[in-house]
Amino acid sequence: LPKPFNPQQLIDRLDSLQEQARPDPFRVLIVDDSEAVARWTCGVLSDAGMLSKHIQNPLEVILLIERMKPDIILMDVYMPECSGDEIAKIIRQNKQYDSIPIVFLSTETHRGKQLMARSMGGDDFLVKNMEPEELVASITITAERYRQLRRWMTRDSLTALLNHTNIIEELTREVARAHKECRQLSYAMVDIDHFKLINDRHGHMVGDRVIKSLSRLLRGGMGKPNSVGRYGGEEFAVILSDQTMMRAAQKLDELRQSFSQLTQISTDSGEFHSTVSIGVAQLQDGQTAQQLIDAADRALYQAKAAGRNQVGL
Ligand code: GH3
Ligand code: MG
Ligand code: MG
Ligand code: MG
Repeated sequence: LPKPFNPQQLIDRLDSLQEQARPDPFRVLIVDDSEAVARWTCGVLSDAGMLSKHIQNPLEVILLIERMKPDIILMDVYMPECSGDEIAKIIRQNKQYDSIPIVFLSTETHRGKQLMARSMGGDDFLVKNMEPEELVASITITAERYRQLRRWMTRDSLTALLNHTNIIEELTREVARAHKECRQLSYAMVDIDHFKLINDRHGHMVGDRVIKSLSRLLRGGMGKPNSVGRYGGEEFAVILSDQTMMRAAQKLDELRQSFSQLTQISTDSGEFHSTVSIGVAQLQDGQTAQQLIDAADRALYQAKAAGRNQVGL
């Protein structure tokens, strides 16, 4: 027999989701031509600890997505300039907005029309004049689900570090900030030495373990969680905010030493050691993120050419 629905259980569950989200409240973008509906919705969401912003003109939606970075979009369907499902379709044509859920909020009760709207890229369909608790519950469930999904999308599956795309995005932001606020910024490329030989000698599984052991060291030793990424196979990127090249090189040399002292276990239980080479560069006036990456890459090449297991400048 199915258990009877227990509303208190749902309330507790939602409270715990909200609690987890508190340091970073859900940002809700409301698109609705009616001022009154939007004011009511904003009030309900803000009482639940969310941040919301309302636009009446659906054609401004892309601009607001860029500016506000919403966790979720609450979309009216019937609007004079353009219907909500048309707007959803336009949003869905942009790959970078694919992980932002769109929830329709409309007076439309016809099931077929609701499904039609969802087929244009909506994730849920809510009917207006619902209880505030139900609105908050729906938004919380969908926003939390997608936030978790976005968290996974930015990370590399083997190491849980930022993946290639996202470490470069992070560096691009840091470069802009360093230029604007006249801060120091260094960047390093860390590459395992003769990794191909490790794979050949000990197999891919052991190779993967070596990669993971390096990623753990990097994550533990470099401070901020968003400062380390897996740039590619056995190559890692490290962003050193507010640090001159000399300070960065010192820190990375400690990391290099720690890594070389780790005991790696082979499949046959034999032990071996692995080393890394590191290239460091400091942001120069007017330099782009790509130019900084290229400079670190050249420094890495120097370190390799000079005999590996060292930091190149
Ligand atoms: P160098 O000291 O010049 O860096 O030599 P290397 O052998 O480390 O460099 P190379 O670029 O020739 O080889 C890198 C190897 O890393 C090749 C590739 O098969 C392996 N690799 C890339 N990604 C992974 C991975 O996720 N797991 C494992 N086990 N191996 C990987
Ligand atoms: Mg309307
Ligand atoms: Mg290598
Ligand atoms: Mg390499």
